[in-house]
Amino acid sequence: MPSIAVVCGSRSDLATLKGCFDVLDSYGISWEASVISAHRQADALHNYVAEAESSGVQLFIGAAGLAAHLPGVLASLTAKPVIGIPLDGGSLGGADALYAVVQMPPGVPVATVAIGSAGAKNAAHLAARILALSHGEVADRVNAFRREQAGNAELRIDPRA
Ligand code: RP5
Repeated sequence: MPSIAVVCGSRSDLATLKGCFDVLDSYGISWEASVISAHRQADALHNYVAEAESSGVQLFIGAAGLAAHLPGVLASLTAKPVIGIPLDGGSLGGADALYAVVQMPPGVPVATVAIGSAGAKNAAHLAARILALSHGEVADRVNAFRREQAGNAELRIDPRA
């Protein structure tokens, strides 16, 4: 089963990431989460990425608020896919983090999702779709989720009924 490393910049980010963890669990994807600040613990982040890669992690999810450099630094340290979640704890409502995460220079890609809890869930859904390309059991669960979601959203109103 593929493995994902979720890294956030502060313990204060963890509550927003619950939706990410829940979605990964729903797909049966194994994950580990770490709090390592790109600004406060640069050396530790460097070491962690090397360790995670040698332990078989296939994709990184990075989440941070304010001047959110963590996802970009992850992308600078690994050739694995990196998904970035801009968090909305700052006084600019997450626009600060969004600009920091999405505006990566060419050649250092971060797949940026929406700000905050919606982005946290979509980071997990996107990770599942990437892993589904090479893991049939994840592909089956992604397709099952899409069918379930479509069924839940359907609403037909018949005024004659
Ligand atoms: C960022 O600064 C973290 O990702 C967090 O969103 C924000 C505030 O961090 P704390 O001051 O709560 O540790 O690096």
